[in-house]
Amino acid sequence: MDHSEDLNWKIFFEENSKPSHFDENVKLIFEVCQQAAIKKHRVALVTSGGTTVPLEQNTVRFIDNFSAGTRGSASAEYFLEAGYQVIFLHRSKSLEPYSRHLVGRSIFDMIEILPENIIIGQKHQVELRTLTEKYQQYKCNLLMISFNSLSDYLWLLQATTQKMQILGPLALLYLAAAVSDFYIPASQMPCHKIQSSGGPLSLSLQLVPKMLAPLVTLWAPNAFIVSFKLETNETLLESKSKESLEKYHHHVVIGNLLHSRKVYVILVDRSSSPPEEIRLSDSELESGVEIESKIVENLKERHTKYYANHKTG
Ligand code: 9Z3
Repeated sequence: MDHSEDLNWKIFFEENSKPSHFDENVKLIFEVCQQAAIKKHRVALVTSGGTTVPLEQNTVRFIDNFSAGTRGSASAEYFLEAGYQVIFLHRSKSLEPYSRHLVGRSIFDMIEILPENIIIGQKHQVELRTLTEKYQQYKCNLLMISFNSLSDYLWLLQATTQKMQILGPLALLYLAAAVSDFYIPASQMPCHKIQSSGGPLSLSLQLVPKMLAPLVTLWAPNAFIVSFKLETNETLLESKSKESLEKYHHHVVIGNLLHSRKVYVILVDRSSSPPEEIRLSDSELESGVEIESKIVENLKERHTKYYANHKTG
């Protein structure tokens, strides 16, 4: 089947309206792409965090998933350090590059009060200086755009990848957000808060159209595209990752398991069989190495080859 002929994705956009601030955000995204295209800079779109599925139009309740945005926010830092301009499309209030290192700690415990002013306490100074220096060095190469719902995410994904077309093979898409497979179409969603006086609640969710199909063939046909496949059953990881690559014909599927995702991934592409693996050793883990540093290093190399092949035809 030619997946660009599967037009359910078009119906999705007809039935679900654009998120707020959409046009402003798309303008910012376009400006980044335009500047990078002129300078021939590589741009990575990093998607991160979970998508919500609202149950009501005036949303009080929604379905969510586990993703904290660790993979996306850590990877964004490594892409920046690898010389990429980064568009970080993330779930609002999920982890963000650089500030993620401070999450779960209180600023009050880091500050020391002196008679005339306040300072960062001695034991936090080195860490905060390094982090702040990095943030200041890279912030001009980082555009952060946030979403909440599945529909907001898909609208922004479509627009961003379309705008990235002007970058041709300089664009890399790194689709790490945990995207819901099920949703309630706007037309089937009650307007107001569902009342418990109506008794127990049964939900019927529809399948979300597979957006990778139009993304690969129509929205960003020249970009280097990396998607993630999440499984919980180890015996399915390789076959499901391969299936995804065969179905959408993009470049790399990174397979990961829910419980080992921070230490082990497989990289499935068209040529290597069995797939390449990245596994952190115990000593790497202890010394604070993050698997995303190795994933990004690996992908940068693949992207370089892709770009070189593209140029030579
Ligand atoms: C991933 O598999 C990511 O690696 C994680 C990262 C969501 C597991 P955290 O944010 O977790 O660091 O806590 N993302 C893709 C998940 C996804 O929705 N994949 C779809 C699928 O598996 C295909 S595009 O069907």
